[in-house]
Amino acid sequence: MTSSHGFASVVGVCAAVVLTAPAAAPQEVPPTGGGVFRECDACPEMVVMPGGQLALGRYEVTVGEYEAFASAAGGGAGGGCYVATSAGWQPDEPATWRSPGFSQSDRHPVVCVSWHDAQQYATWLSRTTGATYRLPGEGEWGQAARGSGGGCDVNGADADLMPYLNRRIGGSWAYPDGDGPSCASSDGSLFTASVGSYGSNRLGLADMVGNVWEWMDVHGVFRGGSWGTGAKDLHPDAHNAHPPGDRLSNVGFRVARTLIEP
Ligand SMILES: [Ca+2]
Ligand SMILES: [Ca+2]
Repeated sequence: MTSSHGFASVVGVCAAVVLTAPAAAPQEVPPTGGGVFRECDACPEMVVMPGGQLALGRYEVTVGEYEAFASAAGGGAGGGCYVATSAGWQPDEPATWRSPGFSQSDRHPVVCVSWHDAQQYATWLSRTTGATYRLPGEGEWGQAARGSGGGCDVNGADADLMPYLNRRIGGSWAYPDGDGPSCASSDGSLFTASVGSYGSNRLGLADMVGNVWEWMDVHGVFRGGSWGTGAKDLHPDAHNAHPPGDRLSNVGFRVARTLIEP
């Protein structure tokens, strides 16, 4: 799902930021911000936020990570999923996180997971690790998505950075990537992109804006925009909501881990 259309330059620009980030190898939880750790083989990589009280998932939870939960706990089955059609977003009964209507690898962000599914994943992860995993609070997530400076960070005021994330290019969600007349280059992905394809922000977090919307700890709220969001609507404050039982093929999540109880 990637194309060579401008994609190499996207990776190249963002790679400089990635190189300044800490190594991704699992390690003990460090006391200060910036460290990366993973608490089990199937667990998400986590990045310690400044102050050392909170860690956030480096990436959106992937299909492979969700598979470990689904295999162990039977989560997320049935119920259908809202998918993009030529008639807009429509419920599709056979669609699931395993088959969301487009091709995904284990490294793509899981979609077609409801807020309840995401909560159950976090509960399972907490039980598996003995740690406190949960969905991020809006304040925690917003601070991590904004406020961290340049590099591959994005805000609505800096149009130059808009190629460096996965969003909708052109006038419709199905517009072939790279053919949008208003865009200098393709972002390389029509639907979801493999997590981290566009580099990380200066806190070491990838795809906070774009790729997939991310469920918050508030019932049914998600933030950050997705592959189906056009550039003008795509920024850290992008905010939407659905009933918490709904599944959508442009909504996933990342987890938070409490390191020190406030
Ligand atoms: Ca795209
Ligand atoms: Ca995202």
